[in-house]
Amino acid sequence: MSNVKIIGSSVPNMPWQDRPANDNHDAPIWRYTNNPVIGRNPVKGIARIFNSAVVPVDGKFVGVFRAEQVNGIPYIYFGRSEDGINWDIDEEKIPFVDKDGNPAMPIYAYDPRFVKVDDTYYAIWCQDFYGAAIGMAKTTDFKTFTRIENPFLPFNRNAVLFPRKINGKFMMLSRPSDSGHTPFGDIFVSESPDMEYWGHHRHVMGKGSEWWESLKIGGGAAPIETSEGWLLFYHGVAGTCNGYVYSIGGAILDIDNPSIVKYRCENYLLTPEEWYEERGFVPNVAFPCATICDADTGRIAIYYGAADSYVAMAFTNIDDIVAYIKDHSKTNTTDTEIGIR
Ligand code: BMA
Repeated sequence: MSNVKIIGSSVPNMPWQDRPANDNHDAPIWRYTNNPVIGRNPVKGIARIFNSAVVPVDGKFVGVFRAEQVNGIPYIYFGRSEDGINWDIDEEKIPFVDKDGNPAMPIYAYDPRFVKVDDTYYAIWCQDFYGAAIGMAKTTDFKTFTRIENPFLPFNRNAVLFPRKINGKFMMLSRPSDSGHTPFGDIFVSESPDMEYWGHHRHVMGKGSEWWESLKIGGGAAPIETSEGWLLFYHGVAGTCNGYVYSIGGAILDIDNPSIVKYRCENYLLTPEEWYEERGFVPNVAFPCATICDADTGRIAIYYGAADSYVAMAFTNIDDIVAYIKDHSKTNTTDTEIGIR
């Protein structure tokens, strides 16, 4: 029985594996023993799938997948699964259309998130908009994905929608950046009355004081609503003499005003150490983009991209992860203030 409540649906068939008895990791988060769940060349014409997002639907699972085509250009493909582990990925890209039904394909698209708000599913990704920025589409049937207005000016990445309106407004995290492999970055939150006009931008949290997140951070999975606040799994980046290292971090945001960070874990929750995280197209990357949770048991499955080459999964439960984040919380004023200057 959980002390902390996940405010969400029951997903009794969500993928799950208990924590191995001999697990010495400090944080209560453990990898799926059959990782990676999507390997190289999963579909003809696709070299690698990683940084992808999934949702439960009617007892099954669907997702939007970042697939690197054999010409090196990333795009988003749709996939289905009976169990959330074995995925059937479409051979064709998602055929995005505009509001009149005409083709509206971005030049490239990567790092999608997939979030249900009310009865609509929103895919959010990074694309070219005269520079890297955020693209969005909505669907209700997983067949027609209709583009909606790009929410932010370039340059911006890592947009993550909240799964419900807060105080009557849609809310979205994002990470303003530069045109390259951005060596800086804080998470901001913006609100919208209609999913078209975004404003009331607030700073949520900056790069961390600890080394694992001392270069930049970015939103990860859609925040999970809990009785303690919004549980956010995000990525934190260290800049080493031999390149960037992407780890998974955790924070809890105020339920009514998510620009306020209530707790922020000073330790990483998961850092690259398995072969599929350390070895690949870009080594040393663990990049969370989605979770599946069961409100009844408090179980959480985290989907993350590994080494820009694979999709991997890790598990935790709400009581232990919230307790760990609170026990190791270290916030500063840029975390806890409202975030406007
Ligand atoms: C970021 C994004 C991610 C990628 C990461 C590590 O800037 O491009 O898609 O996983 O770098 O290469």
